[in-house]
Amino acid sequence: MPGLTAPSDYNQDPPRHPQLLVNSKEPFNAEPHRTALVSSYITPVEFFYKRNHGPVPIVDDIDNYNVFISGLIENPKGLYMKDIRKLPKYNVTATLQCAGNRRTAMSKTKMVKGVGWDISAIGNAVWAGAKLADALELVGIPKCSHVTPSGGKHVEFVSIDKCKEENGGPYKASIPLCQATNPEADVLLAYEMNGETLERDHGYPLRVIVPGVIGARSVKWLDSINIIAKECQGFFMQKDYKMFPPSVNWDNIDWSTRRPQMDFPIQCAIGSLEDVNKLVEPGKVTIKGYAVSGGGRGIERVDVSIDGGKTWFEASKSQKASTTPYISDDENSDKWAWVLFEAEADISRRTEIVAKAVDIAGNVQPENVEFIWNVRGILNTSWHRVHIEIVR
Ligand SMILES: Nc1nc2c(c(=O)[nH]1)N[C@H]1C(S)=C(S)[C@@H](COP(=O)(O)O)O[C@H]1N2
Ligand SMILES: [Mo]
Repeated sequence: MPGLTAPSDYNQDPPRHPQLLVNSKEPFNAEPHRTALVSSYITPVEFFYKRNHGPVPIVDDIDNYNVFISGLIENPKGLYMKDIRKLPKYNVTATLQCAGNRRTAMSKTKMVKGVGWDISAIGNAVWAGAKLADALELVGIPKCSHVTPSGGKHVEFVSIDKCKEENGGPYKASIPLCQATNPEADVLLAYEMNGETLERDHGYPLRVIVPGVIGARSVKWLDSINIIAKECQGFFMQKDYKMFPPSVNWDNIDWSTRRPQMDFPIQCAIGSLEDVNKLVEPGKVTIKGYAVSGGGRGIERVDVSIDGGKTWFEASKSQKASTTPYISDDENSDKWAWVLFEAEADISRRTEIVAKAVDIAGNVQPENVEFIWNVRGILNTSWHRVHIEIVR
C-alpha cells in the first residue's frame, strides 16, 4: 500500500465540525442537523455526513501513492495521482445517500440493527476527478465493455481501512464492468469535493463516486481495483446492505437469497421542521426538503399534505439557485443530484405534515414504514411525516 497507511486506532482521526450530530464516535458516524442540510443545494464539506467503518487512513507519501489495477486483464498497472490528474477532469454534481438514511424512524416500528440515522445521512456535492471509464482504458479495457477477454465482468474497489466487519480487513465493493466503463454513468475517481482537495473523512486522496447508487459502493481511500468474474464477495456486498422482506429476521436470514443493493429508490424528506414542532400561535409554516431518486431518474413531483395525507398539493422544486425552477428531463438539470422542494402552508390547528415524491418512472414512496421494514433497516423511504402542535 504505497503512500497510504491505515491506523488501528482512532487517535489520528481528523477534526470535525462541533455542530455535527454524532451517532457513533469510533468509527466516526455523524450527520448535520436537518435544517442546515436543506438550507443549501450544495452541502458544505464540514456538514456533509460522514460514514466510516474504521479509523480514517493517512497519506504519508502522496508521490508514491498509486492505485494498482489488476485481475482479469492483460496488463496490470499502477496509476499514480499524476496519471489520474492527466486524464480529462469532470465535475459531477451528485447526491450521496447512505442506505441507512432514516433508519431511526424504521427502528420505531421494530428494532433494526445499524447506525441510527435521522434524515441527514445524505448530501449533495460537486465531485471532480477522472472518469473510471477513462482510467480503465489505460489498462486496455475499451469503453462500454461487458466482459474482458479473460472473463472479467465486475470492477472491485478495495480500500485499506481496518474494518471490524471484515475482521480487520479493508472495506471493498464492486460494480458491473458495463457501468464502470460507460462514460455516461459518470463513475468517478474523485480527488476534489466542492472545488477543494478531498478531505480525509471523505476519502483523501482518492475515492470512487458511483452516482445514483447507495453510498456504500462509493469506496473511499482507494487502494486497488480488481477486474473480477463475480461480484465482490466482501462483507459489505454479501452480508450487509441487502434489502430483505419484513418476514426475515436474524434467526431465519439467508444472505445468499438477495442481491447487493445498488440503485437507491425514490426518497424525500422535510428538513425545515422537526419531528414534533410547537407553534406558539396558528400561522405560516415553511415546508422545505430534498427529493432524490436513484439511477439518475429525475423528480417528477413532490406532493405535500397538511392534513396527514388526506389531501395534497404540489411543492415547487429547484436545483442550483433557488430561483431556477427544476425541470426533470432538461439537459441543464443535474441528473444525479437531489432537488430541493418548498411549500408554504397556513396551519391553524394540530396536524401532521407529510411529503412524498414521484420520480420520472412514476415510482412513488410507500405510505407506511411497516410494509418496507427490513432487518438491516435500510432504504426507509416511507412518507416523511412531521407533527405540528399549537401551544397557547
Ligand atoms: N473505504 C471505505 N469506503 C466507504 C466506507 C467506509 O467505511 N470505508 N463507507 C461507505 C458508506 S456505507 C457510505 S454511506 C459512504 C459515505 O461517504 P462519506 O463519509 O463521504 O459521506 O462511503 C462509503 N465508502
Ligand atoms: Mo452507508
